[in-house]
Amino acid sequence: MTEHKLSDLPYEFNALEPYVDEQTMRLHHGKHHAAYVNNLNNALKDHPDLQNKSLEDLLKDINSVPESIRTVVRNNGGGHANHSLFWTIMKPNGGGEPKGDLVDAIKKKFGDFESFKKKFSEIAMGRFGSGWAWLVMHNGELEVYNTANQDSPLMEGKTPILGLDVWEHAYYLKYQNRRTEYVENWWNVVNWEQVQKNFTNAGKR
Ligand code: MN3
Repeated sequence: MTEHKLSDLPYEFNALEPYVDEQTMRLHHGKHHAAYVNNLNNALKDHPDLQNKSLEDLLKDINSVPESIRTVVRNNGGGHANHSLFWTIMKPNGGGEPKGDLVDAIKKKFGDFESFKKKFSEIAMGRFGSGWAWLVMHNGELEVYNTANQDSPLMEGKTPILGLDVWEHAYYLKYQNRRTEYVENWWNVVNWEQVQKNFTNAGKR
């Protein structure tokens, strides 16, 4: 059977300090993300037909997953996909503004880059409880919105290009209840080169 795998982080656990702390990164990747991968593999173990599907296809066709395991696949498959993207759209010495055609598309959609950041941050703050804020491509257009729990934009036919985890496990050790401060600081670690790549790939679909 083909198993889903947890990839290593593309940088050290302490690389995003001081904005995202080392202990949070260790637990977030090694415990939380690892658990999503294990739970997903367990759910699929008696479903060889589903094991051969890519994670992306599994989530896009979430409604064709048998009801007995659909919620588990939704939560854990979503969790696996969301975190796999999340690690790559961050990097040490990130932040600033994107270059290339992504920044043009952002300006066209949101007016200017600061307005986009404000809107995205509001969306992140507006998710009550656990979930994610997203910049996605949908029908050839950029869109910002949020999802609950581990729901992935892929489940709604949208292609995520930037995502922010606003579950408390993503920030509580360092920021406690101060989600606003976490969101503000997180902009300093965004890997815009990767987001630009995601945007380019989304346009080719
Ligand atoms: Mn998380």
